[in-house]
Amino acid sequence: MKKSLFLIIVTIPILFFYQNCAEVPLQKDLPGEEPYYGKGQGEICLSGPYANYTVDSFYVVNLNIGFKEDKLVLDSDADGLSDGDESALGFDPLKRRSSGGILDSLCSSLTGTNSCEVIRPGGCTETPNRLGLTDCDYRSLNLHSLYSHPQQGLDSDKDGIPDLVEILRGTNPNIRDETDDTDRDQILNSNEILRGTNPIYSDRNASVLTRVLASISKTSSTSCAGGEVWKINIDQIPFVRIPEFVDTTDSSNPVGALSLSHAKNENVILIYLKLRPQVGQSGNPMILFKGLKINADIPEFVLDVNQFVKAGEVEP
Ligand SMILES: [Ca+2]
Ligand SMILES: [Ca+2]
Ligand SMILES: [Ca+2]
Ligand SMILES: [Ca+2]
Repeated sequence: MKKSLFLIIVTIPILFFYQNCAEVPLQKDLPGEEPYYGKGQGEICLSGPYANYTVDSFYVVNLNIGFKEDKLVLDSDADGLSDGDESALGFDPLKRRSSGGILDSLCSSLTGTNSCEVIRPGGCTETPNRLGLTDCDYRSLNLHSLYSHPQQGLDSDKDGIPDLVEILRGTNPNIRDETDDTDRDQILNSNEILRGTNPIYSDRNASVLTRVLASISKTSSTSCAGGEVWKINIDQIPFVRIPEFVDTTDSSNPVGALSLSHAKNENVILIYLKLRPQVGQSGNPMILFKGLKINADIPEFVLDVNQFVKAGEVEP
């Protein structure tokens, strides 16, 4: 299949899906309810295997929040389909791969149905990577043949936005679209994902209360042997009240993989760093992440950033 045709086939259903999300109001829209926000900060020391590296891109994403136009929606199982849409479309809102071994949002966007078997690539084995995608997921998007990496399904198109987040947020994991403005609201896709706004729907009139306010900056420190120190500030991240979710695939995931299971009202926050070699240094870019599980009722949390996990490497 020609690449352009493939992109159209992939993109249009994703847009279609997001036009049809069931609407769940933000907590602030509920009478008498206060919004739920988290905040935290910490420093990461790039020492040891990361000593010759610097930060290339940074995202903080609440994986249990999706979008319906300028409203936030609940996504209890972090598969990119809201709980309401899952029920309406015949998926299981508490199972990420309801049928056929493909992530529910991918199945919905690629087929328009919940019959996922028809797009399951031949030979895929549902082998998971550390960021929550399987070979069946990324092969259904043909990412494995479009791009070659030491570890597949992390940031296939090398635009700094992880495949998982691109699938959940509706940008294209096939092409470098981080500096595109897909919804023409004058905010670039990469900024929309960092701000927690919707990159494929012009929601610049949405309340600032729906936004993520997070930043990372290089700082000076004498306590980091041979490496750079980066300070992460999360000043505001919205939370939603959701049911408990038990991901039955946790036990088969690689050691250290992102776990998406959570207790009632816990939200899973992904902090994602892509590192690149410093100028004059060689090596592949590395993907680091930390998965935080924060209760929406306890909005302030400690950000222990020195326990990042390496998801893998991608080609420069
Ligand atoms: Ca879901
Ligand atoms: Ca599901
Ligand atoms: Ca990407
Ligand atoms: Ca935009």
